[in-house]
Amino acid sequence: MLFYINASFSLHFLPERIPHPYPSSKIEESEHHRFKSHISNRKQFRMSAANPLKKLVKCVILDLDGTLLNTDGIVSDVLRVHLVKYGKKWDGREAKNIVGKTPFEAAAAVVEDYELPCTTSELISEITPMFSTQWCNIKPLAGANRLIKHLGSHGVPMALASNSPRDNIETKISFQNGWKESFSVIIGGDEVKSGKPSPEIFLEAAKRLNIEPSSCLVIEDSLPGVTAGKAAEMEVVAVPSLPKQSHLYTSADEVINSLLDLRPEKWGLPPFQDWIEGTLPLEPWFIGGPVIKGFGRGSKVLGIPTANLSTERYSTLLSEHPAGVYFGWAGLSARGVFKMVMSIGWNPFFNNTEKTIEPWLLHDFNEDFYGEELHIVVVGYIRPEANFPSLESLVTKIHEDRKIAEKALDLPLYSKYKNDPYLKSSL
Ligand code: ADP
Ligand code: RBF
Ligand code: MG
Repeated sequence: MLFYINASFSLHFLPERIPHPYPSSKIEESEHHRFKSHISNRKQFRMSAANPLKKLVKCVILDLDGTLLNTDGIVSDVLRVHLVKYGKKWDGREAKNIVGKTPFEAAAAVVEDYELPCTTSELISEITPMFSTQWCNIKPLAGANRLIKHLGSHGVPMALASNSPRDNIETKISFQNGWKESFSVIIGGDEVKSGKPSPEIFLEAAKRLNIEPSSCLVIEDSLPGVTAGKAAEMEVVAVPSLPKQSHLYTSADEVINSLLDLRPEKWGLPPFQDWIEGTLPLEPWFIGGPVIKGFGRGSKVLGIPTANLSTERYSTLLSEHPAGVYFGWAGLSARGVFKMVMSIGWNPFFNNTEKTIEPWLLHDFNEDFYGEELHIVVVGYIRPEANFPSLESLVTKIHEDRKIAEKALDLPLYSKYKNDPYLKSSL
């Protein structure tokens, strides 16, 4: 059943109400005034590099797979198992070709790329039962629950527009608490003539929301989705689900690394209020193992040693956490528990091919501790990974991260994890 927008929805963030009721800082408050004076000259406004405000919107249209749900992992798992039957090996390379496609287009791409001796329809009927057993295992992506709850609690209308068939969408979201009720409109790829990259699905969502397309913000992980959103003349935030792809998303109005980095106030929506002293509290997560050799450049090149952990046993955990700078507590066998700040990801400055975890323990040790058991609890997030114009600016930024982490870890909210038994279990 569809829920249509109730006219009494509290659209108190509408452009008519400028100055904006949700300034998140003094600077932004003045940005809103600037916006007001430039409202008739959007181009000029948007070319102002210092101005973080994009364009006011009234609602948010979300993609599902790869944007809110971590479906890519399930797709890879199913194809990995199934292709063995054809004597083929799924190597993940094709992931790029299927993200954002309709199921039929995605299956057709796999049949073609792997030269499978079956038709697209046959492949679909073979793998559909395999997917059905997996729906309940799909996890929300980082920040998805937070975003839905936030927009919902502020009365921001939300639509779900996915190339997946409507029935599949309903099944997938039925496993996620509170999601179905949060969307005023849900549209599947089978409810329009052509799926993304055609703008049709987004235009239909806007129509059903009763909001003009130019006041809609689309959040999308795939290129076809971004193309569709722009073709619908909507504002589009891209959250690429595959690494090292952001340079391809030139048509998006903004590219972010994960939903954790979305700043709703840039679009005239209520800002998140959960950031504390430059940090975002997370549901804590745990990882540990012996300290292994890394790239050998932490101390040498940066003067910042990072005690690398093997990611072998943690590929799932690692895929669940977006690249970025995090912090928490580190327990080191026979040495104690220390504050910790770390990067997860591909270190754009060095353009690594592997996603690594690099914890910097905020303590002076007189020696190396390779092979010792290190247990860490990650309690908060600071920022996305970034590239830097010079080594010096990277090092400066990492020292800023250290200061933020050091200070935040004294807050009761974070300091309580210092005594977590997991940290001491390695002692
Ligand atoms: P690698 O590339 O092998 O990780 P690094 O130059 O990053 O080399 O140095 C990391 C090593 O330095 C750690 O594995 C650990 O043995 C040691 N080390 C000394 N002090 C620290 C610290 N404060 N934080 C992390 N590692 C440290
Ligand atoms: N590398 C990057 O390329 N970009 C970053 O934004 C970045 N941030 C970091 C933040 C912290 C707190 C730490 C400890 C490291 C960070 N690095 C970053 C990783 C650095 O490149 C890495 O430690 C070296 O590559 C050593 O292997
Ligand atoms: Mg290291």
